[in-house]
Amino acid sequence: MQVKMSLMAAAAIAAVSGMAMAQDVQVVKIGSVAPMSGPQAHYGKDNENGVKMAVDDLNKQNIVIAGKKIKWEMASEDDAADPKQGTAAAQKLCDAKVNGVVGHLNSGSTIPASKVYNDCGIPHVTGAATNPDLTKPGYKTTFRIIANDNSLGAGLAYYAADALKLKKVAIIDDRTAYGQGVADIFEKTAKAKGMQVVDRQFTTDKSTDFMAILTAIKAKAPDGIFFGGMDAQGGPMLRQMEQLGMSNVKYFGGDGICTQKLPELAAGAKTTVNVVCADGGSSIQKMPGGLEWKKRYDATFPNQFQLYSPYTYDAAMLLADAMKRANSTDPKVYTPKLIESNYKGVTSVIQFEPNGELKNPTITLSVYKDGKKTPLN
Ligand code: ABU
Repeated sequence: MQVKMSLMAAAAIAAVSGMAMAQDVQVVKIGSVAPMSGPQAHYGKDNENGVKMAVDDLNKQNIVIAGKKIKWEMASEDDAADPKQGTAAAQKLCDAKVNGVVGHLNSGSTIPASKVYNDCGIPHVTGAATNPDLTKPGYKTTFRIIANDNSLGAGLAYYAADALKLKKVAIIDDRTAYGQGVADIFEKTAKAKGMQVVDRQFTTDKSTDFMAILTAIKAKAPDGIFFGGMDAQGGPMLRQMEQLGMSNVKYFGGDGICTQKLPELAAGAKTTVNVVCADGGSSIQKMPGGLEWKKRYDATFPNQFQLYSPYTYDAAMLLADAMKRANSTDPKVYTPKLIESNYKGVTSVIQFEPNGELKNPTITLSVYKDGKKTPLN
């Protein structure tokens, strides 16, 4: 009888301690939104890899928040670089009650999604969307950890005018929030610097044939072309410039074309040597801990590095840092801590302006040498 009672007591203790152990672990979900399908899927995969690497690193740290061991998980959504799919993805993450979101990648998707996150009270940190309009509504849930298009578009126009002494430029954009926006800033700055804008043409982020607009531009004999858009268009455009004999025309673009994949998409076109592109941060060589981080990334995700993964890694880490400082994973409690961040990330020491823009943003200009992206500064 006594033995039977002891067994029952032991079973009860085991059940209670089992419950306690189960309660002591809390799952925290970090959303990731980027184009995982379509012509921009290589950027999206790189973005997602950055978040995945952060989640894996966080799980190795055995982080305890409010007495609970945190199990970090990623919830990845594909917006296909489309604004409507972007808001649908944001709503899905709100409904799933994720704790924070890294994204989105495209400005055209991120800007409308920012309202969805604001309405449901979940913070999102983008490491890729660069249109300045993103932070204009002043949502307390929107953060950007990369320089915006004011820096990218203007920086390239200054370089074209001051360093290269170009006199005549033409402009093409893909009519997206990013492409058109960065092209507008380049145009305004180019004119202010005394350059003549001899033509402005547009295309789409799905197009691959640029012969007609390039032929029209060639007739105006510019020294350089600025393209506001992504590498899926920039690559074929460079190839078609070669076919049209535009081999002495400089080719400028923002971070959207500044990828490892651009030379491959240009199918080896010699015009790739004319490219000058701008990233909204330091080169990986100059990022604090950049090279060591990249080595780990390449070992985990061979041949997948493009551009934004160090930023999406930092964005996920930044969300975790704010949760730790707030001692809460509840977005309503920890979101106000994000604006006070002073986080030493892979990309930079991240602090914010009151509107959620990165403090002290920097840009890096790059060219392509022997098919490899090579920073100028
Ligand atoms: N920053 C260039 C690509 C992403 C975007 O802003 O649309």
